[in-house]
Amino acid sequence: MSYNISEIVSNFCIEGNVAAIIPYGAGHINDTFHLKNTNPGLPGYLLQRINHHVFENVPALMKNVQLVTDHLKGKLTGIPGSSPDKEVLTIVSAKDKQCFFCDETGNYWRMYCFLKDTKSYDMVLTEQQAYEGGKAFGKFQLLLSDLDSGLLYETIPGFHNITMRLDRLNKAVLADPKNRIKDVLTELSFIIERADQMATIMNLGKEGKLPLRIIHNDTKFNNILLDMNDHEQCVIDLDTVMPGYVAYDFGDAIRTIINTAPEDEKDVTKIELNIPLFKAYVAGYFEYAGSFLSDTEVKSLSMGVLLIPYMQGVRFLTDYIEGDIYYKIHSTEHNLQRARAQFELLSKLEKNYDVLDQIVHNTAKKYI
Ligand code: ADP
Ligand code: GN1
Ligand code: MG
Repeated sequence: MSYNISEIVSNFCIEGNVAAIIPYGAGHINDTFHLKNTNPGLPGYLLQRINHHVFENVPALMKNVQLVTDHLKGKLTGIPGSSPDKEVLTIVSAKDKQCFFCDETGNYWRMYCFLKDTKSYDMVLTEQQAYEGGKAFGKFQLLLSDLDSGLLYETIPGFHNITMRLDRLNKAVLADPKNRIKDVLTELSFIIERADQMATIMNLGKEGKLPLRIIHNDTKFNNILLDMNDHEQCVIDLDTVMPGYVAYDFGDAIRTIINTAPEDEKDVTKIELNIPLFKAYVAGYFEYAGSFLSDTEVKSLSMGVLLIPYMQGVRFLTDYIEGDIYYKIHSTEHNLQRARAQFELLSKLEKNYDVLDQIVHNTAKKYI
């Protein structure tokens, strides 16, 4: 789909003029553009079309983003040496003073200040990057721990509710709209074998043994901006910041960090675990989260490492069966390939569960 970006930009309060519009990032849901300024002394911008089929109430979503970024900036302002405008996203207002713009075709747009001299990585290359990633998400959870979660709107209801995800898969299997079930029987058996065990975190939550906290809910590694020295700078992609269990954020971060291959690797023999990167992430995460995690939360982290690739595989497979209506795809079997890669990763994680769990517990001992 092509958009008249210049026309859209004219509805936002920007300094200077746009010299270039560059499609940006590798996200599966929104469309992102980097806007360069004609005057190199003035800031660049990041324009995003928010997918309103996925996020049904964009005004409420943007209210969440405003609330969260204001809270983070307020907290950082009190910490010596911090730079709130570099470490937290800054929303650029639309000319009607709203924090988004809805065009005449019903598409929603938002703009952030572009954080220059930063990088995001689809795959982690070094232990330092993993360690910094752990610090970034640990700090994020810590700084939001005193924000009233009741103020946040649930942008996607039941986002990490595995029972709901499995129900949706079941419905898709029964409908089989694209006649694809015949190709995914092995994957369906894999899912069924593990379904009961994967409810553990949710059950602990329901029993009151795990606290609901404000979490990020999309802790892919490329949702952190690192500076040019690979130090963590800013957590981005705040669309799913909602109450949840810390194990979800931990599991989702590890899903992208520990895998030696991309999320959608076609050749599953390339999927291995990089345990030193896991260890480095855990060390960084506990530097901040060590101060607030309960014993049960610590125990839940390794379960999250299994749950999130499982749930992600379920989500990719559901989308494949439903006919690719949710994630952007780049080939007909892309969602199937993504699901298979997640299940291969999960098999490897299961075999190494004790090693991973031991690393978490040895690190936790230093803090709790
Ligand atoms: P998506 O929801 O599509 O994943 P993101 O908000 O994560 O979109 O943005 C996509 C990419 O754009 C990120 O991975 C990052 O590289 C870059 N990015 C996002 N926000 C900024 C920003 N404020 N400054 C610089 N780069 C950014
Ligand atoms: C989507 O938007 P993006 O690419 O950061 C998805 C995440 C998945 C991820 C898998 C709102 O994230 O939940 O974990 O793809 N976001 C939404 O790569 O569904
Ligand atoms: Mg993203």
